[in-house]
Amino acid sequence: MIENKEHFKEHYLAKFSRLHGKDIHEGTLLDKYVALAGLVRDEIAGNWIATNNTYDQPHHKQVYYFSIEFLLGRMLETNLINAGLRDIAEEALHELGINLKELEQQEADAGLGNGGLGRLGACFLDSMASVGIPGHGCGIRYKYGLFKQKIVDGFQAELPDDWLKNGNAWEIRKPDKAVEVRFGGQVKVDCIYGKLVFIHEDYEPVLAVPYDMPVVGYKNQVVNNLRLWSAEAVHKDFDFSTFNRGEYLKAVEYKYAVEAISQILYPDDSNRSGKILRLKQQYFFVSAGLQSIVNRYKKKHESLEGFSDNIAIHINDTHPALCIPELMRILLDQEGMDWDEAWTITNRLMSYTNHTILPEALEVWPVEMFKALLPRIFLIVEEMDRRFGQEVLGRYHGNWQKARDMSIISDGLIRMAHLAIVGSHSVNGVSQVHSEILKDHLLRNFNLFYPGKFNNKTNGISHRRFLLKANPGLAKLITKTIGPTWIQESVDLENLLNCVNDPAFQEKVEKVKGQNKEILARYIQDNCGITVNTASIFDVHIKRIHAYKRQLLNVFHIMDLYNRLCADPNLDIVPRTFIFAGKAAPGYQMAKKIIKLINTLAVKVNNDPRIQEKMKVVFLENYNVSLAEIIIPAADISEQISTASKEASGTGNMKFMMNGAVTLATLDGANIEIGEAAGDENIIVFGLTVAEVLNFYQKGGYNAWDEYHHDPRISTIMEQLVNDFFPDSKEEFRDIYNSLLYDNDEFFVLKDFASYVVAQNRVDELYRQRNAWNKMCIYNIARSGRFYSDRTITEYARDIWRV
Ligand code: 26W
Repeated sequence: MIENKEHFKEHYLAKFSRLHGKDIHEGTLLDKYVALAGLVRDEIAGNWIATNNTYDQPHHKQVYYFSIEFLLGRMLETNLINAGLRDIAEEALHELGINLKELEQQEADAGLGNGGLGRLGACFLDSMASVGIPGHGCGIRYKYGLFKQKIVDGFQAELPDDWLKNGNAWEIRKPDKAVEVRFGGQVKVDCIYGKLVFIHEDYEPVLAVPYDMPVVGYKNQVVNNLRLWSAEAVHKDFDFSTFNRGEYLKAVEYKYAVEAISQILYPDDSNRSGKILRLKQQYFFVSAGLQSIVNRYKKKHESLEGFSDNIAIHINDTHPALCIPELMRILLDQEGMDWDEAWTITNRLMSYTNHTILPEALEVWPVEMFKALLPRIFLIVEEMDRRFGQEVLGRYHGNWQKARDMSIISDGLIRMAHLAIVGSHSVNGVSQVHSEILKDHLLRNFNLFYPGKFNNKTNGISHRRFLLKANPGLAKLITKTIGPTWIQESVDLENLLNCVNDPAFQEKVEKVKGQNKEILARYIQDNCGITVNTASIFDVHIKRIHAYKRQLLNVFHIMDLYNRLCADPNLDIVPRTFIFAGKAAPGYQMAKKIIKLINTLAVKVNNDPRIQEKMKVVFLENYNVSLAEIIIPAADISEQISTASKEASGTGNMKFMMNGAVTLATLDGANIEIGEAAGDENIIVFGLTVAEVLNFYQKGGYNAWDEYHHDPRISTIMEQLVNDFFPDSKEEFRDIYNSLLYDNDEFFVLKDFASYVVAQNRVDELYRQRNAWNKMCIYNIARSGRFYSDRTITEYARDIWRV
């Protein structure tokens, strides 16, 4: 074990030469990074094995978190922090003339996710290990992660994310744990000794090979496991017999068709693809994961009787919902159980989280496609639907309409949310208001049918990554002020309020923010060639580009402010730097247009002398976890302006709060709980409420033209989208114009414009009052403890997984 700096240097140099067979002075930065990661892996290996051995003890309940996305980011520094080696490493490497930060940048972001859902999964893994919960991740080892975004002439261009090109220092391939997953073919039904037996024939076999990554707990010797599955051809090697039989091409086709399964992450984050390869991906990691769980369990237990007492399976949105029929298949066909016994076990150990109410994001699969690809699973889903239908008809006295509304299969489609709900003992939303909307609206029938099944688990974030790692300046100041206990005990952060009125402390908080703004300003200079004023308000809007997240509303405020400054260049405003970042799903044209609009506006504003540097607009390309860690500590304003009811929770909002930014918010998702925590005077709220929005959707009554005609600022901005305000892109934004005025502005952008501008003026007012502003920042930091994902995970473990 590495105890001190000298030890570290000794072990590191030894590791380096052993690994690279050369002297460290000849080493590249990548060599040095790989040696460091290797050294950390050696340091945690013992705990990794010990932890797993502990879990294998009988009657040790374990949780398996199934997610088709894990947005991990980089692992080196969080692994160093959690292993308690970060400071020793930094000092030791420094003495060897090596900069830890530079090595960290050699690591590719593991971008195995789109946005909120994927990052939440990663934060949950970190929290389960750090809280000491026996929790494992199960996902797909995509060869290509979320595309790299390049901005070309203001437009988004997508490039492949070849994140494994330098290998992944944290993974271990486990070919001995490979299992076979079967697709296609047909099912022969036999009756043996009066028992129906289902035999799957002529199927396409795929080899699922696991790669394990350690999930290091914070200074607690716990190292959990993230198992990512890779698809390979069963007969990998070249098979001469097929060659001779001229079936060579077929063999090659099969090989590539198989490897395609874990080739790439689908880049949609709220629009079902409906593509068969996506369904293949879902069944692939679900079947591989469950088979390996059952195999491992059976090694330590003579029967599967106590399976649901010792195993909990969590389904992260509907993407892994096939866990339910797949476990039924294993228990029925492999373990020979009867339906009721298998169903009881399955229902008791499955739980499901819903992350969105957007209709286009709720997954449905065509029966024909589903049946062809998964013939045995389809039979089980069909039987589930038949039995559930009986139950509903029984409960509602033959109310066929109700049964049709709630059925799993309907109009030739399999409704995956219904499947997940019927097959799980718990269904939760991710913020209080979202869980209410699920219970009272979207899934009302199911809430009435299954009293007590629906519950809320408000999201959280890993403070170890998004504060301790991303904002060392602030973390050090907090520890210096209230001691280190906040790192383990979220409530201890509140002790900061003891010095909220202390000008010296306020100044220190402001100073740290200022230093982080300098770092971001340098990044913007280096990557965009734009010089920003660090004394300006850093107004930050970073997240996936989506109409409901309303980057457009932010743009319209900027256009209005620009118009006011052009009209009166001496307008007295606190200088502003508007910072945007975010990827659009490649097929989402409107989102791509919004990126073009932001970049076009940036060119106009940033090069207009009349503006006198009072405002700058910046779009940072290729937003990912590592970029978020640079931007968030430097933010003054956190833009959380989604149409009320549309953002299930948000987690970026929590990261900004914890780093002392003030939230500009609609009363949507977790913004509401952030306001309750920080205090109404420490957040700036505007816009329609959830009730008002739902009322408009139910009863109508909103006409975007009314806003156009009543507010000249809006008509001006609208016309600027299509007149020569943007000379080189006259017709470029016609779609945006039309979607707002002719498709009646689905997300109430024009409706909330006036109150948004009022809120933005309030920001200007408050920011001038430095100690009042600093107090707001301190309150947000101090009250952010409830958004530790450690709290969230503890609630899941207590209420859902009972572990
Ligand atoms: C089928 C395509 C698809 C892919 C991903 C549909 C939906 C998704 C995710 C559920 C979208 C997502 O990331 N939702 C976000 O989840 C976060 C974590 O709970 C929430 O904080 C965000 O509000 C929610 O938009």
